[in-house]
Amino acid sequence: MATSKQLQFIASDAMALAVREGLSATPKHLPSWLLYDQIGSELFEQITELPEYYLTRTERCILERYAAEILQQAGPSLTLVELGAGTASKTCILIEELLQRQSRALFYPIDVSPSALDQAVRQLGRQFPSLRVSPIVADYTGGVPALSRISGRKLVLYIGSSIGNFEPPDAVRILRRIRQTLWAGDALLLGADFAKRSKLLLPAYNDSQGITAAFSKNILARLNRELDADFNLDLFCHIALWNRRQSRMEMYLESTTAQTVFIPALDMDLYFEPGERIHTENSYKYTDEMIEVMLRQSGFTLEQSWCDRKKWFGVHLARV
Ligand code: AVI
Repeated sequence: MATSKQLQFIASDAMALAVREGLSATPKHLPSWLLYDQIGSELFEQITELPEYYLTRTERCILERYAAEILQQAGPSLTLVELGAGTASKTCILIEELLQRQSRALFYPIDVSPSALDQAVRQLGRQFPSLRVSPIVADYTGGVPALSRISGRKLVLYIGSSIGNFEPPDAVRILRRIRQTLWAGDALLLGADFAKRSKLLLPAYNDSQGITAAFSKNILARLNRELDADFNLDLFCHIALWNRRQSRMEMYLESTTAQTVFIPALDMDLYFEPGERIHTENSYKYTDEMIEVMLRQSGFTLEQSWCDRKKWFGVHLARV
């Protein structure tokens, strides 16, 4: 087993590789997982509370309203698993309903962040004494083999529209890997954002308080902190665009001037034209058909969907 020093090395090695590859490409890009260090995760938590960012509160309302129906449809005697659980804040809604149906329950939150999982275990332990929480520290995108050893009927939660941050073929690959660790009768609950008017989408990804811009720029601040780079954050601006053809929000950092940046840890000089962009993130927005196709291609059958009155967000139950 790797020590924490070795893991740190592996992690920063992955970062160095991704940064070198992405910033020497034309057009320049960086992978969106780089957004989520401690500071980025805290900024994302703040985003979820912004008035313009309708996703989190809309999904929460759907779960509050339909928790009983969702669990009824998923089947009796459930064990819950959550992919990318973080602190599992929205999951409480389903756990509370589950514990009204069965006297005891098991919950396996999966996340790369041990500290987020610690927080989830402590909080859930206090709130639900009859819930047994077994955290799994893992990157679920490569599949989680341990899932196949969990006995009983599983409901795998993949909420929060995190699926939307993956390119469609990668999303199918991830869901397929998860599907391979499930048994007949198990189910997946997928939260995904619906495609909608740009008038609603643009402010959700470029809010008036500038929190999303700070979240976006944190990727450069992280390169300054961890690779000793000298990005001047004031010389980049956050851009959010709706790409209707690809049904996705696209996020960029745009250089406001001609400039050079040096990344000592990679011995890399970078030149930016005025207006040149780094593509940092996509957030796919789905139609019913896109959801159905993605699930079918991953080996699931869509059984039932729930959404809010305006159909801004959807929660979809799919069966193995
Ligand atoms: C984590 N993910 C679902 C967010 C989204 O809406 O795509 C990430 C985000 N990026 C900017 N704002 C929120």
